[in-house]
Amino acid sequence: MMKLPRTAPGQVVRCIARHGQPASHNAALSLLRPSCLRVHRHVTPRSSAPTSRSYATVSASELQFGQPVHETHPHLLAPGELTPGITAQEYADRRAALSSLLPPDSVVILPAAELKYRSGAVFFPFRQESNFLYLTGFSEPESLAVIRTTSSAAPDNHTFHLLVRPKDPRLEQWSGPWSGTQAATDVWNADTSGSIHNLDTLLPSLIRGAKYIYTDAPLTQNSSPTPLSSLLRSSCPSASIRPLQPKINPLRAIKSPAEIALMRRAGRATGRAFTAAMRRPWPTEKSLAAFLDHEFVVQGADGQAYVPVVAGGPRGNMIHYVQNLAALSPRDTVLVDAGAELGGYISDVTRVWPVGGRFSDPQRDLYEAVLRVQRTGVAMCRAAAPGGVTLDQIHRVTERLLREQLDDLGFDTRGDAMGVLFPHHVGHYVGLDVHDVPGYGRDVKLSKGHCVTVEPGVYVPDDERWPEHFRGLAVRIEDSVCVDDEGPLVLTTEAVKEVVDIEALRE
Ligand SMILES: [Mn+2]
Repeated sequence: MMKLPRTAPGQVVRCIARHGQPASHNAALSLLRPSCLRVHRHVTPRSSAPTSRSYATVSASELQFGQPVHETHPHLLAPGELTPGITAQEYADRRAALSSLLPPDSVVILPAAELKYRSGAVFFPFRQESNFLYLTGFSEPESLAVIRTTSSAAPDNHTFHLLVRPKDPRLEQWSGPWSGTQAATDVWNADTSGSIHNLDTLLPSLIRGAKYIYTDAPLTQNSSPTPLSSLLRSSCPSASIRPLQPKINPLRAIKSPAEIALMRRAGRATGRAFTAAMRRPWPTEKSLAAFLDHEFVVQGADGQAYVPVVAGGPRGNMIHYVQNLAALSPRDTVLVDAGAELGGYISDVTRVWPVGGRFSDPQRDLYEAVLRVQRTGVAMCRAAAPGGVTLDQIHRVTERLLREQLDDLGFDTRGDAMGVLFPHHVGHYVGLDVHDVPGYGRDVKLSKGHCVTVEPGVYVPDDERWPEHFRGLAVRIEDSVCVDDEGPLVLTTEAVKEVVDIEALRE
């Protein structure tokens, strides 16, 4: 048995008297509701608090959700947060901000990600679709969110509906718990909720009369309409169906203070794991990769954000080498591109260091050339730069500086040399996705809250065109950076990158 606090100080109680069922799952939810931090647009009178309730103690086994909430996982979420670091209020504010960008009589349709199968009944870890997560904080598959604009001003400019898996103790005994329709309203603050199994009857009534449907759900499969698209068309025959991503990208691209704080936590965990990895010799790419995966969690993150690149020696020249199965030679450097994820937000770091603990002269020369350029690129990530600066401009500057550095090292950088030696862009946006806000241009002026990577690299093919002692070397140095007015906030500063600091770790 687990005793729950009756109330949490300073928190808003929502519809606490609406569901009177005692000693049931609903009762457990009613007790949870005080600290769910009902969002501001639906404040209900505090006088409805259940002062006379007799079931202040409920079985912990009744408090079952499909994802951590504060009441069940207080070590992961603070009161009021729906996901680590992000409050219920912030999720409601995001829905209001999106709604204010849409024309009147719009609906947004967000299907959850699908569980992907690895083979037979064996599935991959589930990850929620990023826009669904951004707008709801709800992390279960087999769900659909609907946001409908209203004629009121923000924050009451929309209604929010969640269709989810209804509670089913028999199935949950197999799959682990999920949250159910009651929690969709009580915890995730949907105005209404229902069973996803009743999608065909519930969705038409939620969207009828809409003039614009914003969704990125696939509308055709094998050139036939998908069931969802048929349902949308039959419910709103004259509605215009439009892509959602262009509307949501400008919101997602600028991170809130809470998002920046969360990405800093993810970056700190990533950086500490990298520096810990540099302290010891690794016999294989595999053992180094496994250490980082473990260390990300030890350092407070949820796990790794993407399949890492752990590339010894010339394998670093394959930009997306992820086999990570070779032995490491103490004469080589190792290039590691990896990042931790926390609360859905990712971090993206690349470091190169000598497997044996000390750089050779050519390794050091090339490394320091890239590092000088990387520092300049990072320093450009400020909003107050005269005339502004874009990722594309940072790319052009870093490419020019790299060319100068390589000229000094004896490279012939005429012709297509830079396209061979530095074949990728210097950066991309980061956030919920590693390549965040897909489709959002790199020609956008960076402003406070943009989070990007800065990752110049030089990859020298084993080819007579290049100076002999540099052939086969690969150097990329990458940090995740948040743009601020006067300068960059480096999110991943704990990953050391100065030559003397790297070598000192092994002395
Ligand atoms: Mn990157």
